Amino acid sequence: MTKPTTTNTGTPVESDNESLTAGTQGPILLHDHYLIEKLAQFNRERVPERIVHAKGAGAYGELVVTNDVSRYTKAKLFQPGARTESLVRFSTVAGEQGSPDTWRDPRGFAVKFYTEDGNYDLVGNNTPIFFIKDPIKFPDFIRSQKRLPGNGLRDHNMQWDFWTLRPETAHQVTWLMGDRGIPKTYRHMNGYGSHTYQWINAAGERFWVKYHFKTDQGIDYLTQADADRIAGENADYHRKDLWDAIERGDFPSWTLHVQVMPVAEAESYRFNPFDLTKVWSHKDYPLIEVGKWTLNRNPGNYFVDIEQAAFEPSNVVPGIGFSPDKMLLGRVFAYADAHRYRIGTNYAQLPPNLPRAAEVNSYSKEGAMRYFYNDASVPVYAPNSFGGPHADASQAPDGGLWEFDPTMVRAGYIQHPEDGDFTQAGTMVREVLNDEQRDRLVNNIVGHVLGGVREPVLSRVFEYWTNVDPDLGKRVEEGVRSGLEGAPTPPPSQG
Ligand code: HDE
Repeated sequence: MTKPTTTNTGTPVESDNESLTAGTQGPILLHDHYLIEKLAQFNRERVPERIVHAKGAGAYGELVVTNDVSRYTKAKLFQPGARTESLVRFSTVAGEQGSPDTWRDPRGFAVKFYTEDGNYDLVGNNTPIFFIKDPIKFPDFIRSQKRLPGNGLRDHNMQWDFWTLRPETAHQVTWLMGDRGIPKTYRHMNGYGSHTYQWINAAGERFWVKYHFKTDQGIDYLTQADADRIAGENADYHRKDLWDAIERGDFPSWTLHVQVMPVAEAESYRFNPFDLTKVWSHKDYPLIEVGKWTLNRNPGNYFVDIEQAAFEPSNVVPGIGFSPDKMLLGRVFAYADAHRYRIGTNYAQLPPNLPRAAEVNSYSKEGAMRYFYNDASVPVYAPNSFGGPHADASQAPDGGLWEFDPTMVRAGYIQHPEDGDFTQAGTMVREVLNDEQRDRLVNNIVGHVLGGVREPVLSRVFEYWTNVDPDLGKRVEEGVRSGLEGAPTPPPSQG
């Protein structure tokens, strides 16, 4: 027996076929409240999309710890044998919700762990670094990657103008223009915490760490030509691939590793270990296996589970803390702020954001769409004499502690011996990429630059890549100049 259609409040409705009118040709009657409910609800089905990472896909899974890293952290989810439920959302960065999954872009790799000490969110990307090193540049960076104010079009000239005026971007742009810029699927890419975080063990000893999710499916990519073709055939190619793989029981997995740096080594390391545009050499700090992270359940409802998911770097648990990485510290503010704006004051009570293995004993109350609440016997203030919860530092994360000179400054990072905007990009081009990968890198750069980059930006592009590697710079300039010969001069930029 099929169930009767009802209003949002459970009353069966007469019809989904005819509105209520006065006579067959008379006016629609105001008290056809079901018609009004349908139209009004329809108008309100959207929440603001994420200002970045708007297009994505997600799934539920589990982390199983397979190694003993307890000498570095007391975090319960990383103890030997621990099993923790998890949610992930993969995403592109600059594209809007309807944009193609196969555009060239870093990929978001946002992981939520439902731990016994509350939710732990590790909100990373598929690259171990990022474009910039100070959060104050972030809005400018993102706007340069999105749309011109006049015609609303994306503009390669604007992208390269920002990148070449901020040479710290060179390492990430090298990753972006290489094979990692268009993963074959979300299953065939690594994930990284990117930032340096702090781990604290049971004895209170502190370590700097970097997270690496190494795909067990193997790294694989799409060529620009394949990606462009697929973009036209199926804008949701990566979302569909992930959904179908889990549906058929082909559960994708990653092996989680960390690099660990004793706090005492940070100051003398050859690179500033807190600079998000730099990696730590695996020779200096080898990967240490932590466990297996597997995705094994599709979301029940895309909007509820994934569109409303709130991942925030501020969600850390005991044994894990932040670091002097200014980008991380900026994000610790920004994400919860974005969630309050995008999905409301009580977003933490939405299904994907609710802790699943920890009890909530907060004094937060009321606010729009409040759903769960404390028992009436719990006071609404602290301290109190009536058994309400009280803060207990011994059970709480301290967020990571470190020593620093407290004099107020606006300054860049302390330069370590091998720091430099182009050093690690050059090392990657010369020592990590093979000939075929280098060829594809050159072709991708040339193709992107030919997509509308003009003087005075063009000369800076050649200088930018020459600073990364002279041979690469030469090949890029030759490729662009030969591509420009006889090409129609592009219309003046609107920007
Ligand atoms: Fe984000 N970022 N970000 N970001 N980011 C957001 O949060 C921000 C950065 C990343 O699937 C926003 O809810 C600032 C680095 C992912 O829901 C926003 C800065 C890394 C996702 C925001 C950065 C990321 C976001 C947009 C510079 C990799 C999607 C809406 C300090 C380590 C998470 C939202 C999901 C989303 C702010 C830079 C990754 C606006 C201020 C670096 C994977 O709050």
